[in-house]
Amino acid sequence: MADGLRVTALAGGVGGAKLAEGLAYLLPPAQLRIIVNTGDDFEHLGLTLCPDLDTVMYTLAGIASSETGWGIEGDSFHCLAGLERLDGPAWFRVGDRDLATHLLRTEWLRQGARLTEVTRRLSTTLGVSHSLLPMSDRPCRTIVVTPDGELPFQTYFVKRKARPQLMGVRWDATMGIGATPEVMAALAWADVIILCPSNPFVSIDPILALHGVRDTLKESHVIGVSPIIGGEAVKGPAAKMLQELEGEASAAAVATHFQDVLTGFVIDCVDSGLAPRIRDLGIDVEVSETLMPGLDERVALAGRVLAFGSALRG
Ligand code: FO1
Repeated sequence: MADGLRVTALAGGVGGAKLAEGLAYLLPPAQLRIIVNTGDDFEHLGLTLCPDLDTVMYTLAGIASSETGWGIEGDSFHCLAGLERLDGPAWFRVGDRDLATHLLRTEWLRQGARLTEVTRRLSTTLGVSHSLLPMSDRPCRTIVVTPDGELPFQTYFVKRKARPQLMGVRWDATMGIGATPEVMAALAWADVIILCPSNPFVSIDPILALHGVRDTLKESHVIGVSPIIGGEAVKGPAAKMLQELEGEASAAAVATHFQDVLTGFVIDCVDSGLAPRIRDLGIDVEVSETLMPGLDERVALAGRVLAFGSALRG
């Protein structure tokens, strides 16, 4: 498929996972690497949770919840009910089978394994044959700046339902923290790098903020897919965040946000009127259906993105 094109995708949560599934359907493991945001990882009840990694892993394994996009389809919540009964922190809804992932990951990390290795073991066991790469092996947590002060990402996103005004985002890590060697190798290896339709500020930016990543992308063919359709996010608060930080919630605002790295940008048919504005930024534009409720749409969009990437690579 795609003439041996080597593709590395950068993905965050549910939207990114959907396109990653379409790419994984079309490309064999030898042609695809998926780098996943770990800025939304956090410690919860003594466990290390990696929500975006798990969302992408469960989606590729075919076991993600069809209702939420995160967590496991048909999971039970007995542990959560027990926590509620004990007045424990039940605001983050961890299912019983999902809990097994967090228990094993935490145990393997405690034994000294790298998150990259832990992810490889978990995803392989779940039947995922494509390479899922956490952006970093070291914590690099997203912190959200609000009028109420700085909030850890999941406190802002889930506990506070992304209601506080977003004033900025930063990463709680030692200055100059790097991506893993596997991530840097996947970026250097790729003919085309794809920014999946994930939240620009809290899913893609954490990856770009890692030392060396943005500079590598500037030298590569990078195709973005808009997470905004007709001024609205398909899921989550990306439109509200764009409005608060950039003053405009649109596909053009996303393209502007990433203009220093983008070669091409895929926007939805309803946004075709924005194409000239994005081309004026020096970015090629492809107009396509971009909603991905099911596998057919995910594969169709992945095919369009790969064809666009092949053409831009020349
Ligand atoms: N998102 C929610 O809005 N509420 C939850 O209770 C919740 C639980 C949860 C458990 C496991 C998991 O892997 C993801 C979960 N998410 C939940 C999604 C997650 O917080 C965010 O969507 C991502 O971190 C942002 O991409």
